[in-house]
Amino acid sequence: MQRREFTAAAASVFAGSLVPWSARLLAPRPRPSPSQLAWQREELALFLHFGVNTFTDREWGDGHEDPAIFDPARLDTRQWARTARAAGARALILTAKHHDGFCLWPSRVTTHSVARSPWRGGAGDLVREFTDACKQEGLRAGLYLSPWDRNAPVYGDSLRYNDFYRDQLTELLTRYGPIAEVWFDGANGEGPNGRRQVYDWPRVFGLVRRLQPRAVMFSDAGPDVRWCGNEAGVAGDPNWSTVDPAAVPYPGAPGDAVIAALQHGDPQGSVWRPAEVDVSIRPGWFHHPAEDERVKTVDQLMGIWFTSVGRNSKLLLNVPPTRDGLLHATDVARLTALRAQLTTLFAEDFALNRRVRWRATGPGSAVAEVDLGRTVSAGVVRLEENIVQGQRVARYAVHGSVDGAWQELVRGTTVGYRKLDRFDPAVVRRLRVTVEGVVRPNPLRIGVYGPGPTAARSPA
Ligand code: FUL
Repeated sequence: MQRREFTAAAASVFAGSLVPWSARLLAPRPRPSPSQLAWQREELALFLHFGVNTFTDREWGDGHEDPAIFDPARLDTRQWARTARAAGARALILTAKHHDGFCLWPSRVTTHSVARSPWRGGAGDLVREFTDACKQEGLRAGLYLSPWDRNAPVYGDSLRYNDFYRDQLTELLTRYGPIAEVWFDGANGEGPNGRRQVYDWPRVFGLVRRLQPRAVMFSDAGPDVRWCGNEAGVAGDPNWSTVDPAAVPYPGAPGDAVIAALQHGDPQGSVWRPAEVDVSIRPGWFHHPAEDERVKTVDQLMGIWFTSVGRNSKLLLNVPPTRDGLLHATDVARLTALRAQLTTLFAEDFALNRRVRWRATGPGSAVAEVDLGRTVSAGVVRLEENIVQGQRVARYAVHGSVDGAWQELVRGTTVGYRKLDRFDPAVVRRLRVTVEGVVRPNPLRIGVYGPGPTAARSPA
């Protein structure tokens, strides 16, 4: 972030309301629910886009695909789950139905499903195999059910489609055990002359709460987790987990103001709704053989880690199965390498077990100092708020010194669950972290690491 942006971002934190600063300092802050906390602590989940598009080589099916094309000969959901676990992911989310309307489970309310395909002789249930594999590998399962459905004849007949959608959701949330996340996509490509469907979101959200009370619901409008506003792997800076719910009234609401609200949240927001960063390891969301040479590099994935998990978000990384029904060897190798680089980079925390002295410097500001006990070459700083108490820090700066001369290493805006910063390697023995909050900041957890392999420092 440029200094000019930093100043503007900091100013915006305090502007725009008549509530006096002193009253704000005492106001209670929104806090995460246990489910939101568990969701964020998982840090990484894999997204699996799989369906008729995998066989037609398209990104958006038109709903007229013949179910007979769906035949993943070597489908192995255990390979998906094993890969995810080895990559350090804690959850997987499968596209049970994408915009084409083809269901990966035998739905009672449509014949446009695996039941009409040759796969497993028409007796298969991919959602069952997926959720079973997740359980076997100790991962949590999530499901994506596209609201936009280009196959359902009742789509656009709002009341009837809303019942149809309710029935599909009910099947998914009652047949397969615990579902950790339900993903509602805001996309709709009907265009101005297309079918117009008015969704009943309060009813949808209420149904999920009733059937799976511990699941988090993702959409542009939450209610539990919000989209980060882009598909590039980059959370906002600043990134507040609090939002003004009126800023994004429903999933798919258009406009620049909506995107800005999704990117940044709102320091004065009344609702806890952290951002999820969904991005694909490939150019497309579905597997296309022509993109096998265009899988993101480990450097790119490391960059995304810093701009997602390292910016107070959870990373939902899409790794699409091939027509065979397996994750591609290149994608698997990249995931393995990503985990290896993360493990290496964060292997030694120079600040571990070192005493951190915190001192309030004002009603909303504090400073911390830590003596590392030896000089080290540092290149990465990790800051974390205890978000159980809400998110408070609006800006911070980190300085380092060897012999009393303080040198600025990095400065930034919000911290939240985790902030990771890379900087040019610096030899330091002491660190000083100054913070300003929208309310009195709690002590942060501070970690300091070496620069890691050169490649890890290159920009995203
Ligand atoms: C978008 C969809 O249109 C894409 O196909 C993909 O599913 C992505 C995650 O969300 O809105």
